[in-house]
Amino acid sequence: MFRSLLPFQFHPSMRPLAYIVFCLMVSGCDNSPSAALTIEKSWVRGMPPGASMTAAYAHFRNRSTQPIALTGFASPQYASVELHQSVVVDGVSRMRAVPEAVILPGESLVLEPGGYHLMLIGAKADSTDAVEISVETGTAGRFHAVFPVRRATE
Ligand SMILES: [Cu+2]
Repeated sequence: MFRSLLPFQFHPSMRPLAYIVFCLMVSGCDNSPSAALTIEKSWVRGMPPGASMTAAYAHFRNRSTQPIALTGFASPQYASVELHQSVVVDGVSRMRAVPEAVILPGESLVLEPGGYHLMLIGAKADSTDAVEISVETGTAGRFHAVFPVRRATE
């Protein structure tokens, strides 16, 4: 049915199916109801061709009974992925890197425009449909999610 998983050249009508198939193929999938950490409402800001950076957003929810530290992020499609926070300093919006974020049991870390976001740095190719991102935690293991690319017109 698919020629390859990368670089995610699925017809738009195939995207939900592609997501599910991809989800079944990776371990620690975010949609597992038993997962300690769930990754919901994920999306990546679509950029013009050739752009090297963009931002990713999601709701990270700790469904376990222990604190979960998000210690690192990675994507096969980008050279590096950093957790950033947008803050206003002297009336100017700036971004600062957040080396580690701890989510308490039952709490969520909400990544949304104007606040926390994942900075996707050093695009290896144009990601038109989706970006695979992995999340490293201190004790709960590694989680993967496929973040759909949302274009400006959508
Ligand atoms: Cu940033």
